[in-house]
Amino acid sequence: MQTEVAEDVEAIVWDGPTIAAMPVFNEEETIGSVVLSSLPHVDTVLCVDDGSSDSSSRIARKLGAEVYHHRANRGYGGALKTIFRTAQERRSQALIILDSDGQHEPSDIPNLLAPILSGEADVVIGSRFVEGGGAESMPAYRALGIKVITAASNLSSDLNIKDTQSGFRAFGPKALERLNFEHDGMESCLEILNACDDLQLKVKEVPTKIRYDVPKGSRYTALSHGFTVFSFALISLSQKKPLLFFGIPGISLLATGAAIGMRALNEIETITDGTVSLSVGPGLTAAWLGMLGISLCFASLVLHGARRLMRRLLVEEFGLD
Ligand SMILES: Nc1nc2c(ncn2[C@@H]2O[C@H](COP(=O)(O)OP(=O)(O)O)[C@@H](O)[C@H]2O)c(=O)[nH]1
Ligand SMILES: [Mg+2]
Repeated sequence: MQTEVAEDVEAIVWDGPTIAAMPVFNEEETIGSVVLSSLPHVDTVLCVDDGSSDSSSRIARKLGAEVYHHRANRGYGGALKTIFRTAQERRSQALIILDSDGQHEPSDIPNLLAPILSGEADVVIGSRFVEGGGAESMPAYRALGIKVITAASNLSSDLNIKDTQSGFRAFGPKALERLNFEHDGMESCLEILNACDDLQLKVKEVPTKIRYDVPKGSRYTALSHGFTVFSFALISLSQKKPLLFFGIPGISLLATGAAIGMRALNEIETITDGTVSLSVGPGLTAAWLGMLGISLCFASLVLHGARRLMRRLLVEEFGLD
């Protein structure tokens, strides 16, 4: 039964336009060249302007892009939702998402499109960290941040993506039909990859170079962006791998508590002059750490069991996996 569902979905073929879409928020300096350089590679260029206060949308429309407006700012993920919905409605055979701030190279669009159009992949990521890829003048702290987020994200995923933070991505019909995400902020980038993992979509990374010498490379500071995405990666890890996330700290706390407790006991035994001068501190610390450790281990087992049960229910009752 399950195989039949998988085969049906595998067979999705849409013949709608190829679309290059970009979320836009106050990018009047760069949007024109991004639209113009993208147009030769796709049937439609789509911009989702999210309450910009500058001329971004006027410029984009004049140069041949279709422009959608959000009256109020919904965020990067909010714009992606509009983009996905539009691509689904038009049964797009391939959707490419790229930034409108000039960091992504539209001439790389064909490299992202090819694996989608040949059916080799459902999702393609333009990656800085595969051979041939790179980031011109990327500050070292950003590279470090991306590596940390990628490592945290890969702990809870089987995809093993090298560049989880690249927003330069392509999606084929199977991904467009099945992918669903909730968040409206930058963390949607990671949420989409998690969903690709859950849905067992075929994901491929192709090299691309991302520029950092553009007028306005990032809307948010590296710290606030990193914090939002890293917290999301940790929350996902706690949900997907509770044994690892809660169990390892639990066992470590339990072991530390036990070690402190043993030392406190040893000290009592070595008192030989008849006076009992008990130091309450280490004993209490050991007890607290031990209790916290046991609670975390217990929580990890309960959450792991609940997750397995839910999965079994979904598979056995609803045929989903
Ligand atoms: N629609 C929309 N686009 C946004 C928003 N914030 C950023 N963007 C666009 O999303 C792309 C990536 O944003 P950016 O701040 O450059 O992210 P970073 O390069 O990953 O740090 C750019 O093209 C921005 O114009 C937003 O709130 N709404
Ligand atoms: Mg940027």
